[in-house]
Amino acid sequence: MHVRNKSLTPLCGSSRVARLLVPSAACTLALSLSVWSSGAAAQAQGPNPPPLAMGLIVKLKESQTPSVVRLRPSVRPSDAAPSQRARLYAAANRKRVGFLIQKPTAFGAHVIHSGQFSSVDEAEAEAARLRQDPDVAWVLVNRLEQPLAGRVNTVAVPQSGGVYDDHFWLKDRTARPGVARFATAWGRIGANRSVAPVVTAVLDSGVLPNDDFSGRLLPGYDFVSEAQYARDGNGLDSDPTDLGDYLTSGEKQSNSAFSGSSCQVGNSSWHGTMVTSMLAPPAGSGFFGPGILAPLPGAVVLPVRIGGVCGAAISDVIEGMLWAAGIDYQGSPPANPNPARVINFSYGGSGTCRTGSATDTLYRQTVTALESKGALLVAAAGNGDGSVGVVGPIMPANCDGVVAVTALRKDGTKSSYANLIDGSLSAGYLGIAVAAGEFVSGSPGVTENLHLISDTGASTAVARYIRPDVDGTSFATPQVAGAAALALAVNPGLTVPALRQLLRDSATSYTNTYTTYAGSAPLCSSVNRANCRCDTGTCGVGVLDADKLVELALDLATNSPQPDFSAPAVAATSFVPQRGNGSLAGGGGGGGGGGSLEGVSLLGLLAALALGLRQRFKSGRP
Ligand SMILES: [Ca+2]
Ligand SMILES: [Ca+2]
Repeated sequence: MHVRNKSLTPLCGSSRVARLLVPSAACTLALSLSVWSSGAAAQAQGPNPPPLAMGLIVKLKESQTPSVVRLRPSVRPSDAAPSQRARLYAAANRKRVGFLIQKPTAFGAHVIHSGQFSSVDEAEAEAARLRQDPDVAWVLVNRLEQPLAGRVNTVAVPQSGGVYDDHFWLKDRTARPGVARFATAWGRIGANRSVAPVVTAVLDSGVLPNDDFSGRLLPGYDFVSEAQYARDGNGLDSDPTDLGDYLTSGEKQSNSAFSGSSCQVGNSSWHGTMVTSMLAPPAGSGFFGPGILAPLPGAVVLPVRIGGVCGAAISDVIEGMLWAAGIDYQGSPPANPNPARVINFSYGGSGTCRTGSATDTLYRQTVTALESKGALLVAAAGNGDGSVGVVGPIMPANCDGVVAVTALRKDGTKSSYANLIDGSLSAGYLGIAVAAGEFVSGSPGVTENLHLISDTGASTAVARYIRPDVDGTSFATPQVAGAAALALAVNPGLTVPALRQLLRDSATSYTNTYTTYAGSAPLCSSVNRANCRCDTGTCGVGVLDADKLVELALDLATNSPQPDFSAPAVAATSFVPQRGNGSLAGGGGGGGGGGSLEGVSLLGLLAALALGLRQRFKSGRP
């Protein structure tokens, strides 16, 4: 089975299998296909393969002092592309860093690589040399981190079967204190006027066509930048269809991009399709039943493909996030006409946002950029060390401004595989939890797991819809993203800070949850990390309550008009990068490629100032 390393891998799994199988690639539908097809026993654990990298992300120092007029949201470097290339080659030559491919990326930086995966250690050695060059501002390794796949137990059902009755996670809390009360929230929305269109982006392995997604997907994009791991024969393109993230043993031996790497052989995960199936299906969906966003009419999910064979490179992830929110950047494809207000990211990697490294600064700046557009990033807390959850969450879920989501059993105790959310993180940090499956010993998948849409194809899709039993923080995450989208639908003016506060205020405290059942599990701690009882020190602020969230959002809409983030002219020009005071300056200056008129930059600056004033007014800050 498989496992590949990727930089950011889908967090669909649960613990045990996770490590073993998953490092990378996707999660494990594959697994299920071959291993679990008849409810077989869990896989044994194995060591994690070393993480992979696809080159470096390099930012050169600014060669000119950018003028106010030149400031642009896309954060292009202050000198022209040919000059940037020449400087990059010179610096790399001075520091003996070879590369074959160079492309501009967000924040005025460049991706350089040889076209082959390397170990992170090898890439770090090159990065260390390049950082010593006087013309280099910062360098980070373009990782494909280990995946945290979960278990999948494939159960094929006919398309006419209908599985809504299985969707305990959409229903009320009777005997299920870990669920989010989506059906109740739908009733509340139905009784309250119109809803605004809200776009939720799913950054994932892509999506497969499906009857249950008909009319519900917006035109997305494919950010998997290199053909050797994209499966569609090219780099960026406008078709986010999932072509599979499988890797055969023959390919691994014969293809120099994979041979010698720790990328694991395995089947396609169809991870993005599973995540999408939790959100997109409309109320009248015959096969699957309604998804979380069922009360919202029209197209609601923006598929953004960032993960291919071996995972998702950080550079592709950052670009996909910015594009999803409607933010232009150096080298960006045509602007996304349907900016997302919520971004679901059920992938994750190793590392922390709290080390001051270039990598975490890049994520933090991305989160800041998203917030300036009113876009909330929701990310999976991770699936542990291969047996049980670890004290987490992992990056980017551990970055300030991101909502980290961990997984519960439906009885409200923590799922064994799910990472803890460290209560000692900064005061403003927000984690939350919700039921997302657990393979209970002796009855795998029967009552505890989620049943989602996938495909039986081990490599390419064969369009046979199946209903695998799955678990993983990958599937807790879209519940929080979907709930946030419902809140925005009834109150589209909510800023990201306001939305985060509502998530915090509406969450059900663990104390209240546990009055409903006589749990014998120990309290979660750094020692008790498997199935345990949560508190705010270990699993975030509480259990997601979608109905309470919508109620509070409606109250706020009634009581205080909010700024309107939907105005694209303002939002599209509102991001001016912060100039970091450390190794990772935001880039800054405008000019550069793209042929934009500088006059537009001034308008953008004015718009940004106006937006900032409005946001400050709204939040009550001076
Ligand atoms: Ca492509
Ligand atoms: Ca494509």
